[in-house]
Amino acid sequence: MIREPEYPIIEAKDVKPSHDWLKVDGVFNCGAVKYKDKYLLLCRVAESCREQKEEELQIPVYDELEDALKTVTVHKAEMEAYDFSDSRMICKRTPSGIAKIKYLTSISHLRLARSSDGIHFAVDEKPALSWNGRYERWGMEDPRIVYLEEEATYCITYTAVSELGAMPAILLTKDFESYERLGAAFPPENKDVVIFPRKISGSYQAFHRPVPFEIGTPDIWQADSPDLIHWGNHRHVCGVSEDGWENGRIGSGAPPVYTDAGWLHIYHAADKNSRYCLGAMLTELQEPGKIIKKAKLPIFEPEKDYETNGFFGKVVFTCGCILEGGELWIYYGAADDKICRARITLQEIMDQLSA
Ligand code: MAN
Repeated sequence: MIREPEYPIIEAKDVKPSHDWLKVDGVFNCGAVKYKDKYLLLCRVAESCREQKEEELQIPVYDELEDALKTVTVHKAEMEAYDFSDSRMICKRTPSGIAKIKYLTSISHLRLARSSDGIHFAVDEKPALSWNGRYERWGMEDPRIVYLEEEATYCITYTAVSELGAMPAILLTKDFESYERLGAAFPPENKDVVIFPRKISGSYQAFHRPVPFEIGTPDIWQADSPDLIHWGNHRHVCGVSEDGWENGRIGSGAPPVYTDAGWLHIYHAADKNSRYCLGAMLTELQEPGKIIKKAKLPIFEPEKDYETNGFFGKVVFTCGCILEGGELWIYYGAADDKICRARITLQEIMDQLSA
């Protein structure tokens, strides 16, 4: 895998805040697509309140009843039971010792960035999509874009987040100007939904990643749908391993890419210390949940300073790839605050897969 260029291609300083009282903490996990003669990234932009007082914490939250962004004030003196050790969230310990997320430290919306060469991007001044309805009070995260060939429509999946949980939702667009919201596809807690570019056996296909609470681990599952709204026929695809780089959680990355040998799927996996790497697997064209081959080791790991250090360090996380002339351009979020690109030929990935 080649990092090209060897630096982030979009950073927080390149993005104008959505409100003048917010600051941009990061621009990272992005869907990627070629649209007309341009490369488009639909980026997750995370923002927090610019002004903070020492004794209290201001958190931006979307109020759907007034359709406005508000601030919630959390008084630090009342927060002895809270845990601030994870930069992404504020957790509260329950009597059973389990930490529950009480707030996120930022709220994310989705912003387009456009480029003629896939490396130099201009970020739009305004959000392409921002919060809508009760299920997006805490934001919209980790968008993926897939072109639905038969419908000539772009399908966007993302995570809607609120105090009710994190759940995947779906949008459609033909022009990246107007969007049709199809709403939630799976109930919480679930993330990392990718949709296949074409129907298989007459149905839309998705990978999704439920997070079981009492029994089980955060694994990749497959579901199908006649209409992108009703999802069923859930089947287990791939689980975390007992040890090593994928023993914490795994989830889909970019939407699967069609190759003659099978669906090529770039996914992410984190170990128990939340170090996120990328993995690769090939699945059967007619049975896309059936793994033919898989890379035993990560195909990409956080190694550069800008991947190991940042808002949340030791993270490389992808939501989108573009296949260009036999090469896969992998756009990835580095340390949850910037966007970078790496490239690898399809052949080089295939060489790393084994049955
Ligand atoms: C979450 C994901 C991403 C994020 C990683 C690393 O689980 O949904 O939003 O990049 O963790 O923080």
